Amino acid sequence: MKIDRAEVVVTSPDRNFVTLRLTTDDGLVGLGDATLNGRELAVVAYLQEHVVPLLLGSDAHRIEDTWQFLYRSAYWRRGPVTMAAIAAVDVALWDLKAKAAGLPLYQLLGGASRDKILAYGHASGRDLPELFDSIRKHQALGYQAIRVQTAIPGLKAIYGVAAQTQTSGKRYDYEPAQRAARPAEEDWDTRAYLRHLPTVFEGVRAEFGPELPLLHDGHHRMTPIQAAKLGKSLEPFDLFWLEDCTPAENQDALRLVRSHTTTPLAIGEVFNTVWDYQTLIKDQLIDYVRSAVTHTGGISPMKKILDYAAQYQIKSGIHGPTDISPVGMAAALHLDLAIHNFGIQEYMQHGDATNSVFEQSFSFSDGYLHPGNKPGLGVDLNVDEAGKYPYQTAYLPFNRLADGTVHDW
Ligand code: EZ4
Ligand code: CO
Repeated sequence: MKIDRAEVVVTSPDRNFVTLRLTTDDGLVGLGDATLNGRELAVVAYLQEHVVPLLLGSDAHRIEDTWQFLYRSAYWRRGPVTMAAIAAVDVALWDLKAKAAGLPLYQLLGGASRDKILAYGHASGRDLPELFDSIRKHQALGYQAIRVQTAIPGLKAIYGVAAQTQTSGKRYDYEPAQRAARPAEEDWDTRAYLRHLPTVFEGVRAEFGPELPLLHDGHHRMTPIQAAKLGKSLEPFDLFWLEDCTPAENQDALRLVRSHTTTPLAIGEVFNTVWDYQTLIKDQLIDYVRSAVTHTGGISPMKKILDYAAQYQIKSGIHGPTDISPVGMAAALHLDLAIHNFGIQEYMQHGDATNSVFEQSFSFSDGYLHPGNKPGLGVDLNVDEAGKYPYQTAYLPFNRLADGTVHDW
């Protein structure tokens, strides 16, 4: 099974996606997601200029060897661009191997460890009544675990609140990247946030009771001591997790947070290798691994990270926003089904245009996902549809404090 063709497909149905499409000499097609939100074309160049020429003619069965070759022969290791490019190759090769075997990919990862995959969705509102409506809407869609984000009094627009008007005037609607020549500017005030958020969770628990699993994303905005304070103030509301409470570069920051609170901690959506987790996992400073398959070098290294985490009773919480393409999402679902230490899967839903470009075979019912049983990943790329949506410049927003200082977004 030799790699005969390698194409990088860029398409922008509801947002930009980068997909690697490998074709073997016997005509099998394998897909890998290489989408890096707001930096898409850097990964396209990395793949087209430096990876595709190295793949042509090589043995598509040698997944681990190809991964090690691309990682080590680059000499300069890691980084989101490199690891998204390598991830696309790794996932496309797993897709091919599973298609060659005639099996859904999860069967090659050890087979199913569970029947279905618990998902969580994103509820949000500008105030409590709007938030409650959004939670009820998600429950009506079947979701059994819900992330809660709200506006903060005094701030114009913040991450994760769908109905808030953006600087562009459009609804936020779960997709933070905006099509424009420059990133949108938002505002931030950590003290206002720390005061307001416990009142939100108090309201949600009073309305929905103690059972519903609730999550929250801090989006890297706090210092360690601020995060410790938030974790402590949220303890009465029994969160499933508090995500990305501090910027992720400093692993030791989580030691301080951990020493103050029993609120479970999830981190890692911007990580790209196991080294970002080394201290966090061995010192048991987190409870959930948030990496995406797409941004962490693919299925092969994600399986290793999650097996390492399992030794410390740390579970998976794989990143599943809309900037992970249906191909990256399918890769996550096969892994979720196979690993023993599955925790939860994030599931934002893609729009109709995206679903017409990527034909999928996964299912979502009663709050649970399943990747389906078609050979491979179970996703087909409709190249004609993809061609209808050319790349459009889009960026994630960024934050400034009241005095003009750039802050973590
Ligand atoms: O802001 O994927 O938990 N989910 C998130 C995401 C991220 C985007 C960035 O590309 O934090 O919505
Ligand atoms: Co997040």
